[in-house]
Amino acid sequence: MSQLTIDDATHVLVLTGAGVSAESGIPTFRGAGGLWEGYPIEDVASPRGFREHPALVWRFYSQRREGARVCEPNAGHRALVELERRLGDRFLLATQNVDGLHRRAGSDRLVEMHGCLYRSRCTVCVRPAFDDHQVYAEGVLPSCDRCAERGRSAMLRPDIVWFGEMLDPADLARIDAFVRNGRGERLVFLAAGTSGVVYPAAGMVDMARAAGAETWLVNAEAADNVSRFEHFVQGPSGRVLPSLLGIGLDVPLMLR
Ligand code: BV8
Repeated sequence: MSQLTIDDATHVLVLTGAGVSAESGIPTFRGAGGLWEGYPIEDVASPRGFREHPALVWRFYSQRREGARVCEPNAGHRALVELERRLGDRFLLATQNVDGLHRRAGSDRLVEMHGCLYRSRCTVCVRPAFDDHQVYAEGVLPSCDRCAERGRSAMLRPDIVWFGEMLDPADLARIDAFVRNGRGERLVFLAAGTSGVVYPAAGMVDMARAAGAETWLVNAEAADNVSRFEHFVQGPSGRVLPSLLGIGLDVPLMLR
């Protein structure tokens, strides 16, 4: 395996996708052929899908809430937590995953670019998104209790960035600032478990390269944007990440 050296001057930006949670038992998007109950995921995970069939969309997310909550973080999640512990503010993890496993593993310097399964928000009032682990029964359309107190009926929606929706500008600004601060320093961009299909996440490699970053992809197969990475290590992230990062081995990271 090519050697990734991370010393005490290296800044590391990590991007993860659904593949990092695969070894925890959470199905990936394209692994399921990009379908859910015969619907293209982009149709279910979209504002139009929610408008047209909100009960189906709530069933989609309720089932994923139920599925993900019995899954545990794997060695890949834990290796990234240890890397964060060692690098501190020279580390940032941006994830496309909404399953909450990075946070449960202990990641703190974390940007959940596409939101989180375990948060909901109101489609009408401006209350902030709130923790919601509820698995709603088939056909139930959860409504906002704050709006109900004001005599209004308003549906809740998952606090997820759907296809065709903008990502939170504050999240993008945080990633951008991290890359800018890494300019002139040694900057590594490491993507793991992502097919490189969904933007703007799939374009992060280009932003990192423009900032002079060394770019690495860890993936079970060649991703759509694999040609834009200098290094590609093929394999399961739960095994590759600990060894590539020298974590969990007897060789301390900094001395490699
Ligand atoms: C945006 C939340 C600007 C949902 C997700 C039309 C209008 C507007 C925008 C677009 C448009 N057409 C295209 C776009 C852009 C669009 C896009 O990129 N579409 C793609 C399909 C072409 N992007 C957007 O819409 C984004 N917003 O552009 O806003 C805008 C707005 C309005 C108008 C104009 C412009 C919003 C994107 C966010 C969508 N939400 N998630 C949910 O999760 O329910 S994306 C969804 O896909 C998940 O977050 C998922 O993580 C993500 C990406 O997939 P991956 O994570 O990469 O997962 P995948 O299954 O694909 O791949 C897994 C990989 O792991 C595989 O390669 C596999 O080999 C590998 N693997 C498997 N096991 C392992 C492994 N690797 C290592 N180890 C293993 N063990």
